[in-house]
Amino acid sequence: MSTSSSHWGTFLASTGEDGRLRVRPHPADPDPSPLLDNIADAHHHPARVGRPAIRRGWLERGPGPDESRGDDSFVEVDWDVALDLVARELRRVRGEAVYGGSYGWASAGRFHHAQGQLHRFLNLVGGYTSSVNSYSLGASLVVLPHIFGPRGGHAAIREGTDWAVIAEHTDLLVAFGGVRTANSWVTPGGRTRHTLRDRLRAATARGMRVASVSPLRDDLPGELTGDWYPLIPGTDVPVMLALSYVLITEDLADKVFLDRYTVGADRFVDYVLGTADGVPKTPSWAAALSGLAESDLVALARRMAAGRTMVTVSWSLQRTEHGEQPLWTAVGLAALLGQIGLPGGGFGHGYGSIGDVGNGSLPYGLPTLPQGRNPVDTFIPCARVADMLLHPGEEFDYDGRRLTYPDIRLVYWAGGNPFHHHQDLRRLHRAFTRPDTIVVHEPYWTPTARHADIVLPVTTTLEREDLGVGRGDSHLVAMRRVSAPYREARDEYTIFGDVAARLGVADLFTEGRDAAGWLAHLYEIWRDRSGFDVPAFDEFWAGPGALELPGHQEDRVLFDDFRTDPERHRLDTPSGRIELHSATVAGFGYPDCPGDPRWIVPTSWRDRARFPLHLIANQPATRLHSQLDMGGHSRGSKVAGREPVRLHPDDAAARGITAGDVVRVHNDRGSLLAGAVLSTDVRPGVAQLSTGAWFDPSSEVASCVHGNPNVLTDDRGTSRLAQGCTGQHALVEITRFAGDPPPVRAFEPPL
Ligand SMILES: Nc1nc2c(c(=O)[nH]1)N[C@H]1C(S)=C(S)[C@@H](COP(=O)(O)OP(=O)(O)OC[C@H]3O[C@@H](n4cnc5c(=O)[nH]c(N)nc54)[C@H](O)[C@@H]3O)O[C@H]1N2
Ligand SMILES: Nc1nc2c(c(=O)[nH]1)N[C@H]1C(S)=C(S)[C@@H](COP(=O)(O)OP(=O)(O)OC[C@H]3O[C@@H](n4cnc5c(=O)[nH]c(N)nc54)[C@H](O)[C@@H]3O)O[C@H]1N2
Ligand SMILES: [Mo]
Repeated sequence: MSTSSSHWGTFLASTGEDGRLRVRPHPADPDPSPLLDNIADAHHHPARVGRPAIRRGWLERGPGPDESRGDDSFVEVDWDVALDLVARELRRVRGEAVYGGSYGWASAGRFHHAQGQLHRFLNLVGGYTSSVNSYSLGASLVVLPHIFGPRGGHAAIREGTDWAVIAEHTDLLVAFGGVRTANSWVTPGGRTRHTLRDRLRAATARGMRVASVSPLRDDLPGELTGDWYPLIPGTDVPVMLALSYVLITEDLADKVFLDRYTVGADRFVDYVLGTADGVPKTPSWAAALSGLAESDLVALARRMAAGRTMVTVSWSLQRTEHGEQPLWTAVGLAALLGQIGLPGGGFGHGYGSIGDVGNGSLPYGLPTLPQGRNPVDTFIPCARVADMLLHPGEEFDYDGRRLTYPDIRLVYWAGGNPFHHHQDLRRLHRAFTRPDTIVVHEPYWTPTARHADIVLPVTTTLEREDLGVGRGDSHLVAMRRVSAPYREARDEYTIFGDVAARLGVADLFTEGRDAAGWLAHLYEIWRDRSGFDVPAFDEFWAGPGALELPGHQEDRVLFDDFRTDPERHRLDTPSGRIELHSATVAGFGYPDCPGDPRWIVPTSWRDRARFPLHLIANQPATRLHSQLDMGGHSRGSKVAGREPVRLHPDDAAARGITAGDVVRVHNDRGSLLAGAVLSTDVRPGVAQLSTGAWFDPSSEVASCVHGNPNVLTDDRGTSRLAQGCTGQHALVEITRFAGDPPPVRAFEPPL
């Protein structure tokens, strides 16, 4: 068995004599992820791309906008033919007209990371229009630096108080969005030890209680004890304001903290009391909006003031329209409690959203492939990709700047699946008709590969060697090659090296090293900088496969230094304090993101009469995004061969739906087929359908017959401030699907 690594954990793998891949968890992992069960089936699945392929219409008619992208057949060609075409296109189209944002998770591995390779390569051949921020944290990455300063904002996202500290000190965890343990299986870059559930058990045993404010009951996992506050999705801001109202009016707010550590608290208090707008944000006002009981809100606020309380907001809350506001309001609420900077108290972000939040840190960086410099400074916030392709030359707002969409002629994607991740996929399909040329590197025939003109088959991590480690990880993994490349698949490094040779920059790209040489090089640089006594590369590589990393810490308390000495450890905001009012943001003049926390009714609510069910499109518990959707663990969750949609039995009964039915989920943007699951874990009026089912369009039956929720979501930014992804929510109606549902063909390669 050889060690390898994935974003969902370290594992051991081997190929048996029957040629079948066997995978088992790494023995150092006390709580391995069930997502590992997807790997074996996907390894040589027929959906793998076996040879370079060119879209027939592009081959026959040449580069140019084309309506047939996504429906066309492909012609397999030799590598040399494909690489010559890529090089020809990159000679023809250069610089800003190349979109290389290439958002996506790709695979674990510090060297062969697809985006890292792509960006390093494009930087050498004229640069590219890039993308900033992420679908994960589109609003957070922009608004938190205004609230806590750039460094403080980064700390709030990446250096939150550790779970070990929470387990020891927190009395009450008020978790907006719950604590979804299935999400913590995943850490970007991987993780060898999953310890979260142990920490949760320890916290519960010591007496910590949780208030899980979420539309789903099971966002409060079995390891925790507490109460479920089943709010209407998107109404967290009213709930937080009402909790603040109780703290203020019952004299439970910490005025000393507000004076010493914040600016704008007076304005926040005025807004909560309604002095400014005539609307006091009372518990009864919030109860009407959120569906929670007024008395529960009052009681919860009093409990919050009675002990050590952490207010945490999951990442999902900001992946919605006006997603900046729940963050800002939660900071206001936590500031009223006055516990920011105390062990186990204050504000948190992303507990349960992902494996590396609160699960320890390392005092040094990770091995990193140098990217060079992009000579082009044009960029978009990543979730504005369809706007960019559809509206070249148009202006848009972003964080106080007025930017212009470039005219993209060539799109280069490696390591992402926009036909999984982007909103309003029918609109994205139109956007993808516009460029001259689309190049996609993929191990699999994803819907994005089908929308490309040139598809290059790449290896998976099992077919190459790499260094595996995630943020705050406990081990560095020697990722070994477990099997030969699938058919003609090649590493990204080899592909870009060969194109670089055609463009005359091979030496700059490779620096004279082969892939093995790079691993040793990156490792040795990292080892030098680590400041610890770690073995030399050869010893590491010859060793057992997972090196325990020295210096791992789990005692971090967010903003403790600022609390101890707010002058010496000023935040890097304009005021040096927490900005409950930001004059900077106010100065931008955005009605959809003013300079203070605000409740702003979502635009989509105007359709509530026609589309009465609130769809939660959250992360899938059975896979990472769309990756390995054909794997056993993911397939095991499907209902009638489609992605499951959970709804409350009362909502199902009112629509004549029974468990296991194929249902049609629809709104004005599109429709999909899914398999019905009935559960009282879902708040009435809410439906839950996770992302990641491979997009399978059918012109007759539905925009997607497999259940990808992004045919229903709106392609709208969070606000003019952050322009983040808002894919978490959509309003829909659900009906029973009468008739013969068409087969799911998402995993059949194109002709
Ligand atoms: N409605 C809705 N939509 C959402 C979200 C939501 O909450 N709701 N969440 C959003 C979030 S937070 C995110 S992060 C995105 C995720 O969106 P993505 O990151 O795009 O999703 P993945 O399925 O991980 O896509 C990664 C792709 O890379 C490919 N790949 C793997 N290894 C390699 C490699 O070595 N080389 C190459 N070239 N390719 C490789 C995989 O086969 C896969 O197709 O989705 C977003 N979309
Ligand atoms: N297994 C698995 N884990 C993953 C991923 C994956 O694909 N699979 N993806 C990873 C990535 S890239 C990211 S960015 C993170 C994302 O982390 P999150 O964004 O936190 O994850 P989600 O699962 O989208 O949402 C978490 C919960 O928020 C709740 N929620 C939704 N809307 C609201 C609301 O309006 N109010 C309240 N109070 N609660 C709401 C939902 O019930 C949902 O279960 O997950 C990571 N972890
Ligand atoms: Mo994400």
